[in-house]
Amino acid sequence: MSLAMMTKKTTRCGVAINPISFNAACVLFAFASYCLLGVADLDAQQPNPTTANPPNIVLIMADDLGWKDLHCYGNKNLETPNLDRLAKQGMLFTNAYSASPVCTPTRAAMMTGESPARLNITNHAPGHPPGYQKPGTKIKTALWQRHLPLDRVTLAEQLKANGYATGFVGKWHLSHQNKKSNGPTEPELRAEHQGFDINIGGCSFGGPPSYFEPYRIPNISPSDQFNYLPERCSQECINFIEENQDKPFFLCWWNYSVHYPFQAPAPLVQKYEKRKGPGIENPTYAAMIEGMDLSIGKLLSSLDRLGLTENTLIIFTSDNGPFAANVKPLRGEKGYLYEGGIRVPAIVKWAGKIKPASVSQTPIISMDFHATILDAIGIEPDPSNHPDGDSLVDLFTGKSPLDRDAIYFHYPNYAFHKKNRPGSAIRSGDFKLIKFYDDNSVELYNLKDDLSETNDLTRSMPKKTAELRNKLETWLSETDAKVPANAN
Ligand SMILES: [Ca+2]
Repeated sequence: MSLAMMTKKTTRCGVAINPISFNAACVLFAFASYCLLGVADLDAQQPNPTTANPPNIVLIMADDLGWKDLHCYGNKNLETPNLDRLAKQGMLFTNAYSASPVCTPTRAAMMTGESPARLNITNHAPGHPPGYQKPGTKIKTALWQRHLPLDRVTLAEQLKANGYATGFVGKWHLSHQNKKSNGPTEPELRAEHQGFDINIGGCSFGGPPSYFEPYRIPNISPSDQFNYLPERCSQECINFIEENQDKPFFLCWWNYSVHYPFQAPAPLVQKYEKRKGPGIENPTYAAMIEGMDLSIGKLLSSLDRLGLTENTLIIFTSDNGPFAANVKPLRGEKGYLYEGGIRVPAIVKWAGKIKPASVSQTPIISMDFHATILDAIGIEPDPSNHPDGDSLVDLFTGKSPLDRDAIYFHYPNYAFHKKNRPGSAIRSGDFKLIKFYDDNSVELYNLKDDLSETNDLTRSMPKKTAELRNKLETWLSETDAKVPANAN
């Protein structure tokens, strides 16, 4: 057993206050209400820095943020000055992908470096009941794991074992547990038990009951200082880096924004109501994005103020495509294996390593960030984790391009509130093949000519179709991916 697996962690707890500017939206999510307060539990860690001056790591993830949502990704009617600036100081990826078109699998992939297929964490928790068969279909979905098991060695556990202070703020969504289970309880599966010294807000929730006080998130205490969740989380992040500025730190800020419920401060909503139109179909959603950007800006300013920016690797990305935004020119949205479900923003800043204002068209995927962070610090993946991602460090520095044949996706489930079909996909070069389990069909697209995935090439390119289908089948077999079964 590694030191990381033996270390344990601590948490802060609390509750909440106040008003709301609300935009009732399309759909309702059922929020689990049984999250309990995290349990404090601490063993002494044993600092063991691997290099003389290891970089701090700030890993920021947005929730349900679409590829085209940010100003720097082309939404010129929306203001995201802080993320735009981050892109100008670092590298913006135009072909970045989330490991999954839904939340939980992408998060598990980032924490372990393994693909959702290999983890068998393939849907957003809690998801449909085990063995779910959608009415009108002839397949039953396979059983899948609804939380990240405690015996998995996480990125946080590895960094903690290497002397890093580790802080988690925001949405965890890796701790769902059946109340009747004899295993660990939901609070025992939270971030503070997976390598994080602190956990502010991370529980089984896929979205916050409210973005305004009272948030009703079990491990966020009440505050009369901040009334908007992104601002509060930003301050918690700043507190963490101030407290840990004298040693290397890993801050993992997984925003609840911009997941449902759509709520934002009234002045921001009013600002975007006046701009309603292309790119601003939902003014409250737009306001949430700017609100998130502003809160991230405060954290970035604090890194500058504390003199930490030069030695900090900052990563920003999203966990899947948007739930309710205009995704044009992409097809699909959250829950779909079309580009709209999985192509996401990704921006990385690392002073002295990444040339400012770089743009990369290299396809990358969530697990790459796990590999990249370990590589940046100079430590190997834990032997218990199969690395499904690749380090981007040489790509950052321009030393060498990323030499990779293909990236793969596995989503054999149904998303809530969506009409997706269970499937798997491969992207190789400009081509992308999607396999659907309900009728065992495939579709082939050339993304270079057809970003909107409207022209299925399976008939006109049978050889390419067979080649990619074979590669996909080989990968599914190699990862022991669980697939739907015929329902008889
Ligand atoms: Ca999500």
